[in-house]
Amino acid sequence: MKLRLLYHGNCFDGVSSAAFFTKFYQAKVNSEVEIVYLPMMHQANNFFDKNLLINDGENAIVDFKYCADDRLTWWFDHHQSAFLNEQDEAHFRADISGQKFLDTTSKSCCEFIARIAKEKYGYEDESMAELVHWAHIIDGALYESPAQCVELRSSALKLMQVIEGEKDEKFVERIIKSLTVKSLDEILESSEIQAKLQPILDQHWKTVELIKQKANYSRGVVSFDIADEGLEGFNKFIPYYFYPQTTYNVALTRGAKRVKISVGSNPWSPRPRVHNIAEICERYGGGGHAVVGAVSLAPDAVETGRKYMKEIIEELQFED
Ligand SMILES: [Mn+2]
Repeated sequence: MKLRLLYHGNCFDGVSSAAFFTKFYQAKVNSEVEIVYLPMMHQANNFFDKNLLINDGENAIVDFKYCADDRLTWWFDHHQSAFLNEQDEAHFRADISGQKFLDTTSKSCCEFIARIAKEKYGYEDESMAELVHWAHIIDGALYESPAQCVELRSSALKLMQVIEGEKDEKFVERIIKSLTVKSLDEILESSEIQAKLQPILDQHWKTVELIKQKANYSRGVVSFDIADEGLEGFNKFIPYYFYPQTTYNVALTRGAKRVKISVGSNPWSPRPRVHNIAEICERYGGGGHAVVGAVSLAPDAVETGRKYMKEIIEELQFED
């Protein structure tokens, strides 16, 4: 029996979902199954390549949007944007297999699969409880403190860093298979993972140090401009790690494809957020959610970015 398993690529929850589904499938459907794993990425045009599905076996998707194709036999997702269009949603609603599941209230897809496996199929696996727990924390951003996330205070958080940056699909596939048989601590001990992790951690600590140097805090807003530092992304909890008193964070970065103003709010802020960040970003052509958003500009628009950044900071600052 062949199974093609499509999962959300470069995502801890996607990889955890693939590992959990593998164990569930082997226990409840077919222990001899031959599985081919394929990572899926969100694309600007939202196109879903149906050639990825096979004709001579089962096709499953976990932690990724629906594919309206009758060859799809299993589906689990928890994203708001699970359907490309109304026709795709109608295809899902008309499904009679009983093997396609969506719950947009679930913090992680991995815990959703674990819940359905238990409630509907009577499948429980204590050895996977740790993985389900961490997928929930990471995908739900439910950290106990900024330090837990910034200091990567668990094997799961270190493995997350490896998964998010890894370009070699076969390497990620080995991680998925390891997760079905080993604990997170055991996986982290392997020399293969350690070799991948070291340069990632070095870069992570450099970024932490850079933000520490560049950040300024004033009247409820921490801000930093690292457009000239050649660094595209940063762990969004770093500003709250150094400035726990802040309500907001505003940052300017520049990558090959864009100048970006990131605007966030501190989940542990002593003074509550009073602005809708999405609305502010939308005024500058960006968007997001009430608690976090961004504005993207052309890669040469650094000065415009600095001007917008200053205006956004002034709007967010408290009177005293
Ligand atoms: Mn997810």
